Amino acid sequence: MHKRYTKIEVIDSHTAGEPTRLVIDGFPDLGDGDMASRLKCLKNDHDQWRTTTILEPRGNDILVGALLCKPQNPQAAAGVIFFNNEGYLGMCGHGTIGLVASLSYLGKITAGEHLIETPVGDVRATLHADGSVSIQNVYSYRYRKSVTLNVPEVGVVTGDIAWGGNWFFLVEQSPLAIDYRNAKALTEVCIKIKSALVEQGIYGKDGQEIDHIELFGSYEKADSQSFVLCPGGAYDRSPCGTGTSAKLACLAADGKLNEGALWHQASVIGSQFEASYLWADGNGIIPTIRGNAYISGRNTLLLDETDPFCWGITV
Ligand code: PYC
Repeated sequence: MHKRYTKIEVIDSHTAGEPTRLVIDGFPDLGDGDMASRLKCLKNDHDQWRTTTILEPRGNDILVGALLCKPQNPQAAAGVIFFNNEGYLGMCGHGTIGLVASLSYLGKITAGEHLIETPVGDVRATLHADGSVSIQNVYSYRYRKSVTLNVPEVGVVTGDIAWGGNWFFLVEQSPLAIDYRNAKALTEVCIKIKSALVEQGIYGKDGQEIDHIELFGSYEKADSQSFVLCPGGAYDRSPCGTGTSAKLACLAADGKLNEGALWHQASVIGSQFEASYLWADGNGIIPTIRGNAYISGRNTLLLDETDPFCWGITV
């Protein structure tokens, strides 16, 4: 029998170990509004395109999706909408580095600075001659300092709440050593912290859910090592671009890192981002995050309407 397949074209990459699946063709038309309105359209009217791309059997919980969009601004290199196994992300640092590496692989951009439109604002990305990518992220700031939280089965945990393009709860003293071998236990601690935040009515600005939890520890090969839990329950293999931005906002607010000074943030697997910031106003900063992404595949996803899991395993 000759089957007809719907096709989605993707470029797979990883940034410091964290994968990004860039959709370059096959998704429905989302109109020509800004990225925030196109995200709404994808979420409300076409969410099954996210689930088929990201969920098993074609994807997995770790994967972050990025939909390549025609930008509104003719000066911009691309627009992008990020998504994962649970839903949508405002911004994604490792994903933007992966996007730029993928655009370079496709021959769509060369070394230099490029404007990227995201649902939470424009970011500037630089593709360097050595292939590394730096992104000047969105305005980042600390919202609340030293918030004390009673976490069942963990104890009292103190952390800052900061925005780096997503909302983070940043715990300077991790209750558990930041070690790859502890990944399962660290994940469980973060899930408990996340639930406690909701139960104790602690949110980001305007009542937004704090959906990323970041635990820190010391590390001899960098300024700090982190474990970052993403909204869908998977941990970030990279140091997390938006999480590193939130970290810089806290360091800046505490006077612990000067404007322009370099900060090396290691992930739980030891991969690193190099980061620095500029003051934006008396309160917030514009962070720059530099890292490397590598192309790992160029694939055509095939969707067979007779496949019971054509749109992903959603049970
Ligand atoms: O790098 O910003 C990031 C990120 C967010 C979720 C996973 N990675």
